[in-house]
Amino acid sequence: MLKLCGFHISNYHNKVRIALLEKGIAFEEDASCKPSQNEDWLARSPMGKVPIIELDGGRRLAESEVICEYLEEAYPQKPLLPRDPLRARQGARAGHLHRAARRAGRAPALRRGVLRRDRVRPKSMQSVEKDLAKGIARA
Ligand SMILES: N[C@@H](CCC(=O)N[C@@H](CS)C(=O)NCC(=O)O)C(=O)O
Repeated sequence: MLKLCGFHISNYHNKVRIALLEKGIAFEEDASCKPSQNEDWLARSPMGKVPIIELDGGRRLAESEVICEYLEEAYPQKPLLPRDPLRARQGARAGHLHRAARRAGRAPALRRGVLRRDRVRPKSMQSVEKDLAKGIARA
């Protein structure tokens, strides 16, 4: 059975977990896996991070985004992305926008902008609104 290695406090882990649950894929979890640069863990996770998935026969995959793409291809019966390639890529732009905002240190403002508009400083909100108009709202 597919094994998801990592822990629930990790958003990356939860992203994969939600995909597994939504797609109805049977899996088990190993919460004892921790990020580490120890050789033992690096042999399972090349960057030493969580999450990873382990498949029957000892095959493994790391990186939450890559894992989700794998799940989408390997278990096509309940797709999480639109079948139309253009619509699927338009949806993926939300992820790119979030990563870009994180790199620029603006992810907290972006999240607050989406979730709790009333508590965000107007300047942050303006910047978020600009990004939302570019990427997410017009998918
Ligand atoms: N790009 C990775 C990021 C995973 C990641 O950063 N996981 C954290 C736990 S939430 C981790 O393992 N951090 C340890 C480290 O960065 O060395 C993914 O999407 O899976």
